[in-house]
Amino acid sequence: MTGIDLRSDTVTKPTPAMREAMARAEVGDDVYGEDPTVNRLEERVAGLLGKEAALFVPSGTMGNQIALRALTHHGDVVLATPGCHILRYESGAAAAHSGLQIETVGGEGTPSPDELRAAVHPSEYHFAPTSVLALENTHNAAGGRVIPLACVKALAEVARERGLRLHLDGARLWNAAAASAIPETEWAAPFDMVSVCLSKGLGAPVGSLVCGERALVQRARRLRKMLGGGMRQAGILAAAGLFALEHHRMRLVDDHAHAARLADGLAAAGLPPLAAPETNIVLFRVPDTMGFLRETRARGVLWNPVREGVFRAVTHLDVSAADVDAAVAIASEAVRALRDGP
Ligand code: TLP
Repeated sequence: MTGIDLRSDTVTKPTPAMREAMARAEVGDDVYGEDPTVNRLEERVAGLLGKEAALFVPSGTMGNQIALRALTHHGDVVLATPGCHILRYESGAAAAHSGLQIETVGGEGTPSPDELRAAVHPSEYHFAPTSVLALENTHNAAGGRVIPLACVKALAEVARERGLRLHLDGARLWNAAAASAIPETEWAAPFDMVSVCLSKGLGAPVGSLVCGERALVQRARRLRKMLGGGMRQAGILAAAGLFALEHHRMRLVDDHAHAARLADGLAAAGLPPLAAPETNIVLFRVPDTMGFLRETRARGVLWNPVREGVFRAVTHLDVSAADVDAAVAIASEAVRALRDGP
């Protein structure tokens, strides 16, 4: 069986060279601030994002949740785009941990400045105070779409006008930077807090960072402790992150080329993509959701439906151009098997 895993870019395994770097990492107790490798990673990522400080956390979910908590009070409203991770895929954490009400702004795409203006509650005591605008770039549910920098800036301007603070879920910000050739600092500049992941396209096994000005990151450090996210000799993990930043960031363009190749192949097989992929995610239509899942899985390709009739495929470090071609061939066979029967 082939074994091509396109479920997510989270499925990558550390390479031998990355494992080597992990094994060699100098470590200390990071809860005392004494892990030199974690400290180096935090400085490196803060530098890459143009922020004063960064904090290493176990996951993107924890990074987002800490950032939201740091920027709000209990009972506040966070405005976010429909389908975003903090609303859909974090197990209701913003409500459960921080007493936040997430309200969506805009339709399927990026909200317009007017939609944002209209979504901010009036400051009258019947209404929950709207305190944060949270964006996601690239936008996962939109098929890895890059929200253009001009849109981000226009929204940030309205948000500031209305007294909101800004959070960016940048789990795949590295992909946005690679696809646009605009550096991460520019993408991060409009935001008070930014979370980024090492365990998606960069191929590290674990870890995310939450970044912002020093006082906010100090508050984030306390919140991480409160959530049980303080790690001890975490330099072993941080070393994987440093290695990934050094060796895997520049190759994300290969994943994007593979996604484009996959989208073309699927289209030719009668499985049209919803849109041309901008980064490493392809959303495509299938005629029979459970049948397609069954037929492709039996032939060794893994990918997940995101809703009835639509699948998501994600390219990553462990997927080659040859794997893409093999996945397309298997998808065609599955389509034929579903059409013609056994
Ligand atoms: N996304 C995962 C699933 O949870 C859906 C995936 O396979 O894409 N922000 C964004 C935009 C994400 O896509 C993810 C993970 C996270 C945050 C959360 O990261 P982790 O899994 O590290 O908590």
